[in-house]
Amino acid sequence: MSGLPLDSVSLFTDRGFTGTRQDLVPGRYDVGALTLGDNALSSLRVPQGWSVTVFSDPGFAGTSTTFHASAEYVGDELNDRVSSVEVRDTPVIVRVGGASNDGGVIFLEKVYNTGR
Ligand SMILES: [Ca+2]
Repeated sequence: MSGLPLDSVSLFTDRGFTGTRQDLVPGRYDVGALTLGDNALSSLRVPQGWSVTVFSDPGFAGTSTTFHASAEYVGDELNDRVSSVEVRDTPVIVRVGGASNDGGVIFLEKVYNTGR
């Protein structure tokens, strides 16, 4: 899986992140936007903090499943059945300041889901 982008989701026509690949930034991709092909998806790579909802029908309809992590195989229910895809949630990193015991300021980095 080396060489894959960290700022996009990668869809694959075959199991185990192989076959034809399509990279997607957050957005909605109906059947016409899937250069991967209709009813072709078999595995997908999901960056940390992102989520991908796949639908069995065009127009974001039919059976759907949301992936919050990469999947070597989307499962029998959806294999070669996905016709539209929604990619969500660029993680937002917020620095939270607070006072430390010695009077200094400490920062914590928190990752939030934007819920888009
Ligand atoms: Ca396939």
